This record gives sequence, structure tokens and C-alpha cells, in this order.
Amino acid sequence: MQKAEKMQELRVFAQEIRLETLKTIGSLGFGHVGGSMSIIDALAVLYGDVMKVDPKNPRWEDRDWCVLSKGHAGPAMYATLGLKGFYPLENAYTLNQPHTNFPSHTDRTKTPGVDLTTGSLGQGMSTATGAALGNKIDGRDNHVFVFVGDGEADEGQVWEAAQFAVHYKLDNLVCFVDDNKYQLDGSCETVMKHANGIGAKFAAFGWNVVECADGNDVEQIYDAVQAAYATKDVPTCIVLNTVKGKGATFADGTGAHSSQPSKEQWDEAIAYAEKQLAEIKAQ
Ligand SMILES: Cc1ncc(C[n+]2csc(CCOP(=O)(O)OP(=O)(O)O)c2C)c(N)n1
Repeated sequence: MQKAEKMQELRVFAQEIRLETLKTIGSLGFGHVGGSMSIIDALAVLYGDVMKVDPKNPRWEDRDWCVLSKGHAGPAMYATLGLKGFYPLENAYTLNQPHTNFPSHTDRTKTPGVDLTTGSLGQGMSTATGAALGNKIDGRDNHVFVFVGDGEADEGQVWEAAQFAVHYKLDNLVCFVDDNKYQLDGSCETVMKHANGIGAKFAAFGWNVVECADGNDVEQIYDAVQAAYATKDVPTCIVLNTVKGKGATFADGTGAHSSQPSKEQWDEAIAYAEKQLAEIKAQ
């Protein structure tokens, strides 16, 4: 397949995930729209092209792994896995209800396709790094992808894992930093700034760093992953400059962390996402 054709497919897939993520959170009426919508284009690249996974065998030992260390973005993962055929999409419309298999934060004991349980910020970076080491020791030819938030990167545990990953030469580990400029209670700049940028910190720890000027652009993300695959002996950090709430009419550009819009606002957001999908498909 030509690259241009593949990118078009990934753009369509990303918009399908956006629409499904809104429907999933909309089924509950409130939730982490902001940090779910910002990572969707990266999820589309991973699950639409890059990753080896088998929806019929979620624990396939040679699969690639994807860990949402920023576990509150669970709904975006549920939409992606549902669209990939891990389970019927409607199953996720029980989001965060009693006895659901789709809690607001990802849980490997509940949802098929979720590789590690996360939610306490910082820990997913450590466990993903441990998984990468384990896979390497077992001689597997696979990769572990982990998503870390820019606010989450305030956690010291992220940097312990970063040091560990370089020491053990974990070139099978790719860390996406969702640099959407906001955390729970405000902008990262005002709450706790990363003085010279997060990429510079990872570089100082010895990582290969690739910056995506537009972290919501599937082609830039795809090229960054190829650069990571070509890099031996050190892990790669891909900094995604993203927009929190990207594509959700009530949240896009506001920096909102959790949203509880009105029924009319949900309807408007879903209608807009459907229109966008039709437009992207027509390109
Ligand atoms: C250890 C820990 N402290 C606090 C929280 C509560 N919390 C959930 S999300 C969040 C903000 C995270 O910001 P960021 O990583 O930038 O997330 P994003 O903007 O990508 O959604 C906080 C403080 C948590 N889940 N875990």
C-alpha cells in the first residue's frame, strides 16, 4: 500500500475512534474527555498499522503492548479496541457503571486487550518498562508503547523508569508523552512547568527523542515510530504536541480535564464528529 493511502486510512480510523470515544463517555454523561481525545491519533497509528495484536487472542505472547500510564484516558483505549474487534463496541457503553468491564481507568483484569492496569499516575511507566525488560529477556521481537501525560511527568517515578530503561538498553520501549499543556487543575506552565521541555529531560536521561510538532497528525506520528524502530540500544521518547479535548466541540481548546456537558452539547459533539468522519472519508 502507498504511504498516502495508508495515512488516509489512519485519519479515518482516528476519526472513528474520536466518534466512538465521545459515544462511550457520553453513555455515562461525564468523564475524561480532554486527555482521551488528545492521544487518539497516536492510538490510531498504533492499532491501525504499527502494532502486532490479535483481537481473538488478546494475551498472545508475541504481541506488541500498549500501556496507558495516564490511565484516565481509558475511554479512548476502549473505543480503539472495540473498533479493532476485541469486543462489541456497545459493551463499552457501560463505562464506569457498577460491575462494568470498562472502568474509567484501564484494568487488565477486566478489559480484553488492556495490557496493564493503570490509574495511579507514574506507575504505568514503571510497569511498562518492566514489561519491556521481560520481553527482551524472553527474546521476543516486540515493542512496548507507553503513554505518559505531561502533568504525569511531574511524578518522580517516571524518571526512575526513564533511568532504568536506558541502563537496560530497552530499545523495544517507546514512550509517548502527551504534551497537551494541561493537567487536572490548570496549565502545566502554571502548576509545575517543565523548564526546558519534556523532550530535553528525556534526552538528558539518555533517550532518543523525536518531537512531533503536531502530535495530532498521523503522518508525523507514523514517521516518529519508524524512527524509533530504527534506533538501537536506547529507548525512544516521542513528544506529541497535542490539543487537550481535540475534536470534542465542548472541550477542544479549553484545557478542560473532566467534562460534564449538557445533553444538547453531547448531541452537538457527536453530530460534529460524524460530520468530520464523512468529510475525512470523502478526501
Ligand atoms: C498518583 C496520582 N496522583 C493524582 C492523580 C489524580 N489525577 C488524575 S489525572 C491527573 C492530571 C494528569 O495530568 P496529565 O498527565 O497532563 O493528564 P492529561 O492532561 O493528559 O489528561 C491527576 C492529578 C492520580 N490519578 N494519580
